[in-house]
Amino acid sequence: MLLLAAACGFDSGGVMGSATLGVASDTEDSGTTADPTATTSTPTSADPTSATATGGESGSTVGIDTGDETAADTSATTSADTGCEPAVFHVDADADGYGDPTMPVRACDMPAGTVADATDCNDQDPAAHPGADEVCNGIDDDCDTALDEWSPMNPTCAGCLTAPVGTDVFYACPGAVAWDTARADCQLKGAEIATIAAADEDAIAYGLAASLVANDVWIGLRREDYGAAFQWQDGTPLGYTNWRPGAPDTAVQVACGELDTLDAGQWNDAACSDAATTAAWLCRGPQ
Ligand SMILES: [Ca+2]
Ligand SMILES: [Ca+2]
Ligand SMILES: [Ca+2]
Ligand SMILES: [Ca+2]
Repeated sequence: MLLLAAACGFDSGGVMGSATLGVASDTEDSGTTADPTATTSTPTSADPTSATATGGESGSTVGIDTGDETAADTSATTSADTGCEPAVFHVDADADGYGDPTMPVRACDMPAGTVADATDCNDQDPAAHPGADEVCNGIDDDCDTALDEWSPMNPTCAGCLTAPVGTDVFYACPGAVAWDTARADCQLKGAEIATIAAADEDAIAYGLAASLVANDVWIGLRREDYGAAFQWQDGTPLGYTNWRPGAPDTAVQVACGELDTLDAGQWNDAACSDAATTAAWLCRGPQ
């Protein structure tokens, strides 16, 4: 049962650390009875291969060499024989020093090819890890879940222009999409469809949008029903506004706000999903 449990942690790569940790306590509880099963299920623990395969180097093998052939065997046997407390390490296939959280390895001493860390979001690319520079390449380089977001190394990407606004950054992105599509793109960047909370921010938004396109640009204003108030989609209360005269006046149930660079940046409202009102869009996210 001991080894079987350890193997579960290994084989089911998708199993998170918590599952493995649960296994670890199982292991300790059933220490003695587990040995026979452990021996029987040794072949299952092919997983140690992952540790062994990537870890031909000598550096960290000390722990393994003092035990048996495989990492799992080592932890199981040593646990029973010497009373060591197996710890959870993680495979670091790209050797960038950050481990794959989906590849836990239990051992008394850190096997070669593993690290204690479990924060690598891309263990096939040594350039992608927490703290890396985000660049415009279609992957999340810095493991913050935001894709190709602004960074000092990524001032523009996919045609989007950017400008700082306080501690945030505005993105003005080209295209002709419905409001929901625009918002989804902003969220991929770890941003939100833009809130414009004051006149100075509005001036920055207008300047940036006007440098991108002479037309409407979606902003983060939306109402969900006839007569309902417009709201900023990031939850900021609606204070400052720059509606053009007569707006909002759209006779549709669900309406969204846009900034019109042909109208000195004043705001208008339009049907959110009307194909005739697709537009470029403005996002706002952290720097
Ligand atoms: Ca790694
Ligand atoms: Ca990596
Ligand atoms: Ca990122
Ligand atoms: Ca990237």
